[in-house]
Amino acid sequence: MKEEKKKQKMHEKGKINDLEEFKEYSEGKKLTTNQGVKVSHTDDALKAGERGPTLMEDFHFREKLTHFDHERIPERVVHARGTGVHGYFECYESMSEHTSAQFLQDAGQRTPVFVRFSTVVGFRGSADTVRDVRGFATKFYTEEGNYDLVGNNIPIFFIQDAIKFADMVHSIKPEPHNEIPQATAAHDTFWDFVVSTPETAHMIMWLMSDRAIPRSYRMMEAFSVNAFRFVNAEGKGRFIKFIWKPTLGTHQLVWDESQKITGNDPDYHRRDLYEAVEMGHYPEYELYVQMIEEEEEHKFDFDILDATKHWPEELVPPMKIGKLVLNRAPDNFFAEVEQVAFHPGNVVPGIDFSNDPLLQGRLFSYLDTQLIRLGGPNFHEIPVNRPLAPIHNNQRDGYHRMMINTGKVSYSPNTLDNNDPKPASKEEGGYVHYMEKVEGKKIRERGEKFKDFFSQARSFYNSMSETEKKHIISAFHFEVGKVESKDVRQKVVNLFANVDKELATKIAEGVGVLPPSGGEDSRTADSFPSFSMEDTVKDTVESRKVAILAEDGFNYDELINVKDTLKKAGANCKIVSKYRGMIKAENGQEVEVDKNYVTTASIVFDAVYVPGGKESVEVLKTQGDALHFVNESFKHCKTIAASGEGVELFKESNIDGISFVKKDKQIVSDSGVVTAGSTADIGEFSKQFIDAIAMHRHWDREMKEHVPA
Ligand code: HDE
Repeated sequence: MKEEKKKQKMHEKGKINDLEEFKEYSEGKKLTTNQGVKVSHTDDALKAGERGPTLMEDFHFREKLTHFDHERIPERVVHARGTGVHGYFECYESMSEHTSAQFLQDAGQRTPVFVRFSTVVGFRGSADTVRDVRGFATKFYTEEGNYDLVGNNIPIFFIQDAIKFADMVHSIKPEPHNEIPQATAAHDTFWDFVVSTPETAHMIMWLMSDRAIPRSYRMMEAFSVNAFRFVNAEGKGRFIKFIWKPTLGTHQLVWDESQKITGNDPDYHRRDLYEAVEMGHYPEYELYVQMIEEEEEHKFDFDILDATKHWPEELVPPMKIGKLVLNRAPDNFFAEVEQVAFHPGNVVPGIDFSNDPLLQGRLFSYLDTQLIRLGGPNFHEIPVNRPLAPIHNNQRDGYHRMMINTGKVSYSPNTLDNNDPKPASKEEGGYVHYMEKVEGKKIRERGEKFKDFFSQARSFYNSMSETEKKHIISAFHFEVGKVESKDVRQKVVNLFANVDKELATKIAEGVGVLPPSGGEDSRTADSFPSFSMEDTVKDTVESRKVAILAEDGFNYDELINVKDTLKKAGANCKIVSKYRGMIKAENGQEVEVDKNYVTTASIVFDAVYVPGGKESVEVLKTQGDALHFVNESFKHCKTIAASGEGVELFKESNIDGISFVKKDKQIVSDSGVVTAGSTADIGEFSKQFIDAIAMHRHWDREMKEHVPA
């Protein structure tokens, strides 16, 4: 039945033709060669005698091995590590006043999409939780052809002109002599590039912030970065940028945690995404557009075509235009995630380009890279890249051509075939480029406002909360602390004195160089609250992971009550114990253990709960793993909760400066540590626990630095 439905879906998407269908569904499931010949034996190659040499004529063996030898394609030169998921985009209201793009014309209109999330620097097998920019690329299969919105989770970029892209990427990738380090900017060549290229300053501030260590792909904003254009049916154009905002809010990991996850679960974000989809917690984002009228192009202090500058939401308020729902994992990672090809130049009528020099370079680069990565000019025929809109043109042949074009005419104009296929007029949906007047001398220059490298970097720092500032300084200490060249470290300090003198002084303190001699005061700069992650969604625990620590003798009612209430609120609880198998409660009931200490750790959970039960807690108190679990969660500012005797485990750990319950009936919630006495109302306790988890983290706890973990 599932197969039937799938077949139906593929049919609807035009992604299966009758021949394929016949082969796949009518012939049965016997093992065959790629020529369709049934194979009778696949465990031994054909030999001359049982101990003799393998024979060349074993076509099955040769085909199997040859195919295997060619299974890899080049990975993406950047954004190699990624994951993808299908879904749909729903338009909230007609955008016809601003764009003629058909998929944005009607409220409620749905368009199928495929989204690929990625990190930028690491190789294909690198870890998910490194400090890096995240890619967020969306292919909209619209009725007018494919539209690709190829964005990042940071709204700006390192450089202003595409000509520097190769230099920038070379500097951040592993160093060429020893291919170390993997997936990180924390090394000499990158920071050497930074200090030699001051336009990077603003992007570095974002990269050192918690935006670069997201809790989940489902909890990050994303941005088109470059300015594009909306063009309406009357031909009026406006500059635009897009923003995706996740309905679960924008949340981060802490640095110690993200580093540990790279070892414990390098697939952390990938797993998180697929688990959420499987559990029906479909990731959702709302699409916003920022628009600037052409007449206002020069009204801002920054150049709106400079990709190292953000359009602050406070200056260019975003308008909500639709919703993205991701609800289907791919069937095959290679076929879909690896072979999907995005290109910011894939636009539909109503969406056009700006002269942003970074975008202009991107328009060349994506098609170019895909020609080599996907082995020739026909990668648009790979199912995940095929538009739903029909393709008619005179392009022919080339490697891996799938389409069987008929007839003898493959040129235009022609008279032999009625000049088909004919160009479409604007009224017929033909793409007509925006008529922009362009005048100028051929020069290698950039606009005057591009040369202000620091104003927005200063505003960014000034817009951060004290916690966010602290995290940025620690990130500099780590990244720059890894740089061996003292000269480069000193230059980093000197460069960031242009952003904020105090910031630069603090960086210097941690990386063993002199403080700056002068510098700016970011407090005099503009402040844009939208740059910060502080004011985000903090009222849901949907899909949050909660560990419940228990051993034999736990309090059954407490555990089950809290677990059920959390589940109803959308959280995902796992029982963690020393061994897998069953554990027995005080009342003789049994529950199954989901994870043991060797297969999991606090770092992959959002919160921890310790139910009462004297016997259980007495054992937990003797377990270094259980104590570490609590200490580590506390250190990473996560919500931790205990009821009844469970509170004793907290007292046994290194947590201090926190108020716990003192009376049996009491419930105390202090800085994300929620404790309940043995006769307290467990429903009320669960509610307070849920409220605290929804806060994501309790940053005031970072002051308690002595807690080991
Ligand atoms: Fe990309 N970028 N990029 N980039 N980019 C690629 O295309 C490039 C830039 C982004 O999941 C490559 O197919 C240039 C900004 C994403 O498959 C390549 C410049 C933004 C992805 C390429 C930029 C992005 C890519 C590598 C500066 C944010 C992954 C493989 C001029 C808006 C898409 C490929 C996926 C991938 C070039 C800068 C986003 C080499 C030349 C700015 C999300 O073509």
